[in-house]
Amino acid sequence: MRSVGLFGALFFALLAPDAFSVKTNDFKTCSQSGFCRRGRALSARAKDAASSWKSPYSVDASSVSISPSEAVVTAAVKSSLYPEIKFELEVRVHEDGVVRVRMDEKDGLRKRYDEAASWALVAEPVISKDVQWTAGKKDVRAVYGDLSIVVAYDPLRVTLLRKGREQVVLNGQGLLHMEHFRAKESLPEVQADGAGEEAQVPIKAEKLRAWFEGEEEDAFWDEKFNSWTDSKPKGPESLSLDITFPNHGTVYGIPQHATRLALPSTTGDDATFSDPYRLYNADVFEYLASSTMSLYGSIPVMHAHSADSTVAIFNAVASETWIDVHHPTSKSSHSHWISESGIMDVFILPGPTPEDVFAQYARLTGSTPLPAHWSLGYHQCRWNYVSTDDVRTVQKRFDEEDMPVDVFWLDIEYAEEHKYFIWEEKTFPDPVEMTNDVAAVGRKMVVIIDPHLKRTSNYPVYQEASDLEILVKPKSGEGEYEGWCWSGSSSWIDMFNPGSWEWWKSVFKFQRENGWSWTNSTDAVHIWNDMNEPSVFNGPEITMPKDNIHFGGWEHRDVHNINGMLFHNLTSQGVAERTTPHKRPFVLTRSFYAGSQRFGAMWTGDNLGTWDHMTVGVQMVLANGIAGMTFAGSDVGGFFGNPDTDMLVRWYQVGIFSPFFRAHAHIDTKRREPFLLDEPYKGMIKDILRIRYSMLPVWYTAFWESSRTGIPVLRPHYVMFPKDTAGFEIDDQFFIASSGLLVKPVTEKDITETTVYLAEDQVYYNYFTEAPSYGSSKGKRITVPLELSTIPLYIRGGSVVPTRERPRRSSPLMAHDPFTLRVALDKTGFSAKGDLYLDDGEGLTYQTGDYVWRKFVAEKNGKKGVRLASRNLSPAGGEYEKSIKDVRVEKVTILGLANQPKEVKVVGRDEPLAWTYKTVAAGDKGKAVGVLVIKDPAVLITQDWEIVIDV
Ligand code: NBV
Repeated sequence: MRSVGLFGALFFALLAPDAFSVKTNDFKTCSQSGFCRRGRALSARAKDAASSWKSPYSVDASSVSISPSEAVVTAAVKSSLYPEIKFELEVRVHEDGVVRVRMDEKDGLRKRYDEAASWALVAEPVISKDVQWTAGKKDVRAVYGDLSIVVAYDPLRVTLLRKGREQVVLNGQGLLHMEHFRAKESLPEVQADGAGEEAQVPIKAEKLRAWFEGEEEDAFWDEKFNSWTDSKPKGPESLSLDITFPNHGTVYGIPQHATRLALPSTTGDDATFSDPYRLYNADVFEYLASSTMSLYGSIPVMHAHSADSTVAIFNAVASETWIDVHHPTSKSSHSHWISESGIMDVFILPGPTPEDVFAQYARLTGSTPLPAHWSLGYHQCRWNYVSTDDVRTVQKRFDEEDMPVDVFWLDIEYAEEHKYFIWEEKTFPDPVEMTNDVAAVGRKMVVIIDPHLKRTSNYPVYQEASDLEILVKPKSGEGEYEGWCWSGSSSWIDMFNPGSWEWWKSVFKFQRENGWSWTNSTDAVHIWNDMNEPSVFNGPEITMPKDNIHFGGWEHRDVHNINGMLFHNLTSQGVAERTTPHKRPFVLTRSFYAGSQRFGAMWTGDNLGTWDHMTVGVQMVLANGIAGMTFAGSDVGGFFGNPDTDMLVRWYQVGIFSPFFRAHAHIDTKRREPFLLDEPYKGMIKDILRIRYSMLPVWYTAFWESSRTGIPVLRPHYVMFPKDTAGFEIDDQFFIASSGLLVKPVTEKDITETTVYLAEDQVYYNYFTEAPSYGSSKGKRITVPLELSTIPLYIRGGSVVPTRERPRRSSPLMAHDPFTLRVALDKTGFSAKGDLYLDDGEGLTYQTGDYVWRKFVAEKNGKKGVRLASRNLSPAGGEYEKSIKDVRVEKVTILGLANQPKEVKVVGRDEPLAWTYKTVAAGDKGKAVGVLVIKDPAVLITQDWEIVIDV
């Protein structure tokens, strides 16, 4: 039954007349956006003018000032176009070599929005004390280790060099243009015949301006799109900036777009797309599987990569931004950023390795904190499980089929009239009992809380927000903005208003002193934030009008891309703080910005049940990861449509290798929970789910690692092998953190074989058959025969992979299960290492040392033998460690042991261990390997031990 209500039905009628086609007309192309048009016209003029093009922006040498204590350089900048307008440039170098370049209009008519970075940054970066700026006649420069930063005066150009080699250049193409604030009335009328008041403007400047800016004042003021008019009360204020990566041929990042990881060009002869990549958080219905169109989240972070170095930029801008990408040669990349408003605030991350870039970005915007362990299990969602009994039945069916699952989700229909928090009594009469039933086997629930508040006095959440006057205002700046969403006439909390923060957090409490309380919920209920772009059914481009007003008088246009992050941030704080002691919150968001990784997981929104969407979902998860948003996944099965069984099986195979693993489906789709399938598909999916659960120790350790380093959980090829040029474009296989696991998901229908690229001279073992395959230092593709149940999963030689192999109904039930270790010896046949991180899974005491972190190391023992040791890396004696003191290692498999052992013993024990030894032939060409299985070594996971294999 479809119960989306009148407004939902209306929305569908308007938006979904055809099956599976995005309504491109609902969203602007660059040519429909005034400032994007102006920005692109500027680059077209530069191209036409070729070598005679010169940026009009220059530094006034006499104004350069160096603050000795802070290693900050400031300078006055002017544009020969508008000599009367003043700009100020500031360049500072952080302790880790990150360079921040800011430019703003000085004493302008109005103030440009300058707070984007403050929402994204985790703390104010520390300025280096070791940098010495020297001002010369033509430039001011600084040296920092082997880096140097040169700010050239005329034209203004900022260059970062490493060992004298150019890495990143701002305004190298001369496309910098900060449109200054102006009053509408005083503008000279520039008419086609040259008449009008333009005589008031000095003729030279006017000519220059026309040459640079174009003769027309294109969409400076009111701007129309479809039936909407953007009043643009501040007039033009866009910012154009080119960022060149002279010695880096590949660029990645700027999620979220449905495209390849290595970003295809949008201009020039090599262009794949005709429109620039757009960053403007939007609810794009039935989005395309290959496009530069905006999607739900925006992270203005771009990596540029070459075999010599990786660098990155974080352009802290929150307004709508379009980015052209071009590769003039295979060895260099150009990008042109055109933003509607805001100051210039660019962070240049010098690398030089991918790991360095991740660390630099994590120091700026934080990393994904260690998630609750259960949130790495399987999430079962659907729009909608329609009643408490429906939820119970679904749970029962999973249990009957012995299929593991950790979380059941409720979409918008649980809420009375889409008034989130308020259960629909008819269908959800006993929410607490339902949640307790689910929680009885350690499971959780996630319910949706959307940001639109139904405007009715019988909805306490709306009423309280209205009384507090913390709702977004319409363009008049008075009253409450009203728009349409699931709940009909709705308003939105202005999370830019600090007055909303404590209140919104308090709404998640089960008992509040003042106001309504969510008494019929429990701490087993976590949250899903959807529609937080925000999605507004009757708004321009399905979002809020840009001239709406936020706290501080800022227009929505200035802050749009941050909006979703603030809702996610405060929700996640509310969920964490609703219990004492605080627990790790789980909050899924659809919309995100730089820094959102600190608040939880994201998913790629409303994908389609097609093979193309399955493929691009993997690429999108990788792209989100390199921009910080590592706790990511796509709807398994595809949100729209009814996938056939083959597709579903393959999609589950993709899902178990996504950091966030959730199946979800649109309200109009057929039910497709895995227990509904016929054999052999049902059995296949059960096995697939069990693989995910057996590998939870790997995933948890991977998240632990990522939380400390900022390196994404899923690592694309260029991150693993930065010097291997042949792999720079690879985005269909990846590694799970430093576990050594290499996955190549199959996302094509009916294929009977695939290839896996092995970048190094190393042995890789098939995870399931244990057969070795051999890579080459020149890179090598191995062929893998496929059946529907085949998952190309490999263990890189040199790794130790810890798993838990006992099938259970949910992950908390595995807390005391024994471990299996797969020790994959490297090509020498003697060495391997790997980590295992464990803690109580949901509390915060791990932050003060209550965790278990083991390192397993295999090395040569005597001439031919191997010694495997377990070493402690954690503070000993914690409560958690005590709680698992009896947990054993129940099996050790050693892959790649060349010779049959004579004896296997635990050091300090007399009794030898029982073992079996076999030989496994190579997957393709190459030598067979020996595999030793030690059945029950009877060693404890929390203790140091050594197993010696005598050969
Ligand atoms: O809340 C309903 C859906 C949800 O299931 C989906 O996951 C979101 O991305 N929501 C969008 C609203 C409407 C979709 C057509």
